[in-house]
Amino acid sequence: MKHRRVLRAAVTVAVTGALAAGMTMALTTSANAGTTLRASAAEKGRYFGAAVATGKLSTSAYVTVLNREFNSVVAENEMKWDATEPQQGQFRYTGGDRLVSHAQANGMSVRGHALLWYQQQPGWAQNMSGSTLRSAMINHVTQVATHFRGKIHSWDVVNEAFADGGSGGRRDSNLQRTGNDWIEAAFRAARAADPGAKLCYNDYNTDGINAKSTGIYNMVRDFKSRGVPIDCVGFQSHLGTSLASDYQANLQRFADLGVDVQITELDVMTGGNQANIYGAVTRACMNVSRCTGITVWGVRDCDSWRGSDNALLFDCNGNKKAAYTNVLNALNAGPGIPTDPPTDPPTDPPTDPPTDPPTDPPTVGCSASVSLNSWTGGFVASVKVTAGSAGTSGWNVGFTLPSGASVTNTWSATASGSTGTVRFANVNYNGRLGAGQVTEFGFQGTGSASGVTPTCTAS
Ligand code: 9MR
Repeated sequence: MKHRRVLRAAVTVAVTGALAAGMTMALTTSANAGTTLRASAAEKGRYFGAAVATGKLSTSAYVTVLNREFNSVVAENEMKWDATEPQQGQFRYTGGDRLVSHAQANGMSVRGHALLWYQQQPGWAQNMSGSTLRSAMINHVTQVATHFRGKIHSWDVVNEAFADGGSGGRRDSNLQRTGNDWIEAAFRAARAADPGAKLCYNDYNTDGINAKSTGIYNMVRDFKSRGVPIDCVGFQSHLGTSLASDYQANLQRFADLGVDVQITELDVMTGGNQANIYGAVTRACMNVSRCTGITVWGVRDCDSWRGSDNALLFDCNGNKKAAYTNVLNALNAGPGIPTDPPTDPPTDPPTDPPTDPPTDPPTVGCSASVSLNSWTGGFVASVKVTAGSAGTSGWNVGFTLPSGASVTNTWSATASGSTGTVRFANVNYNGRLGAGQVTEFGFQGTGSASGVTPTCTAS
């Protein structure tokens, strides 16, 4: 977009070193519950993320804010096509791997951005067309998603494929000219390569019910009806000085199609309304139970592609802005994601209730809920673990799988067994949870896991 190039040109990267040595890095601890974006979002079963330029991971003022406030990251540029496959068939994962390591060491999940996009393609791909390009792009999706398999919470499989203006149709691009089915082909390839990642479509100017968001809505509805594997829609939310009044209603209509929604690149023009808009966007996400997380597109104002817009939550010295306070308050005030209701409530209550109920009910140390994404012959289970009032120093979740089902891959937990009764223990960075704090792990399997229920024990 033209205005983006102008904004980009205006970016200044003068970062004053007000924060220097001697800083403490606050990681996930219950002591921070309600006082950092990451703790407050996690308490509500959500993530709060930032786009990261890996070159800044050695700037301590930057990393201090990143580690204290965020529990999700996305590479601002390092996982794009031009970065990961600069020459055809030669893959380079240095920046992406560095970000994943940083995330794993600091209890953060990773959004993957972006497998296919009409911009930031390597020169060799820009010069391709037709079936040659189609196979090169699908190979790109397969290779990159396979490399990061098991490490990505959600992938932006396809970015910005719809046109601006009132048509509601696709954007012209070399990718689109390979055939209208390129998007579904990309989603199928991504699912096959990393069945544990949520697969998202991501776009901008979709911040309300308009022709562009409706075009995307129709595509998602079509994909769901035909079994094309799509799990989420990203709303970039690069915002100006006002917010569409139907912002939340738009998120909700997508959620009602059976996909998660995520705010993926939030930044807001500075000015009187900035803090209000940040608060309103956060409230909208909290009010939509399938809105699973918010990502801001950068950490401090000086890190932003929008330069002099001062569009982020921290000033260039890392100080919290009014917008930060509004976001934190909205996270703390918002409802949590409801846990899945039991699918089969008992229809016949027991006729003879026990006359002597135990006087000391067991202390519930943790609870777990599962959401299944199933297809013929396989499934991915995403499991949420919520600590009870005493918190946990470790947890263990058990499932009894139906016969024929088998676990083949696990992330963010260690599995014992693969068939029948299978147990999942915390890994080192997600065992310690504060009261009410939530963490997630997942596993992939063959066969069917329909109807399974988790039991959680805490230590
Ligand atoms: O923030 C990114 C900037 O550093 C790059 O120069 C630019 C290249 O087009 O991409 C920016 O990120 C974009 C994102 O990948 C997709 N949505 C719009 C973002 C802002 O332009």
